[in-house]
Amino acid sequence: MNSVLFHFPIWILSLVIVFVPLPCRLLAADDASKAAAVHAGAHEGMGLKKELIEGITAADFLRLSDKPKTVRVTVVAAYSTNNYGMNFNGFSYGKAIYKIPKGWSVEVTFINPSPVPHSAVVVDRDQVKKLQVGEPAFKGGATPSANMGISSNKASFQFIADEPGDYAIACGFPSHALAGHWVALEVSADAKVPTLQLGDADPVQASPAK
Ligand SMILES: [Cu+2]
Repeated sequence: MNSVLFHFPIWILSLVIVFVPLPCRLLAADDASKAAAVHAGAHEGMGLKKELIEGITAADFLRLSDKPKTVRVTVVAAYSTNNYGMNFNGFSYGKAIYKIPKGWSVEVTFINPSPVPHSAVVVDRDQVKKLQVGEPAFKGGATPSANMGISSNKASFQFIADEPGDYAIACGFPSHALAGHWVALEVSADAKVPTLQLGDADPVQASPAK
């Protein structure tokens, strides 16, 4: 009797150790919501490296550069608790829309203050329906090792938006884009200036260079 009582909690513990990480590794397409639930605990403000985003405001999300036809985009993963942290600048499921004139250079700063790995990849819009998003739509358009992600860190990359179309800035960590971790990016042949629309607000032009 004593030995049963003694071993019982160890059994439970080993089950927890073995099975809890499984949803992160063995996600099927319809398991994205489970991923969200698994990641929820890590996203409720625990362990955020806040100094990485100190001083960043909405004006920094889209800002002109001193260089001609160049714009700076800052995307912060886990900016808020929206969508269990699987958001950029607080927005998920394409509810923020970057519009970039065709031919402009885009300098992206990606920041992930969270201990949960995230990344950023510019992909064709339909890639967000995949468990693993594909290659960047533009040369250079991704953080390093986007499928692994980075945590509590930042990375930058740049690309030339030379092909009009509907794209997304998506998280490349498996299952995250599918679970809503993406914002929309349109490359427009008609637009004269870059704009950013946050949720239901009107689109606003890029902030001045600083
Ligand atoms: Cu992510």
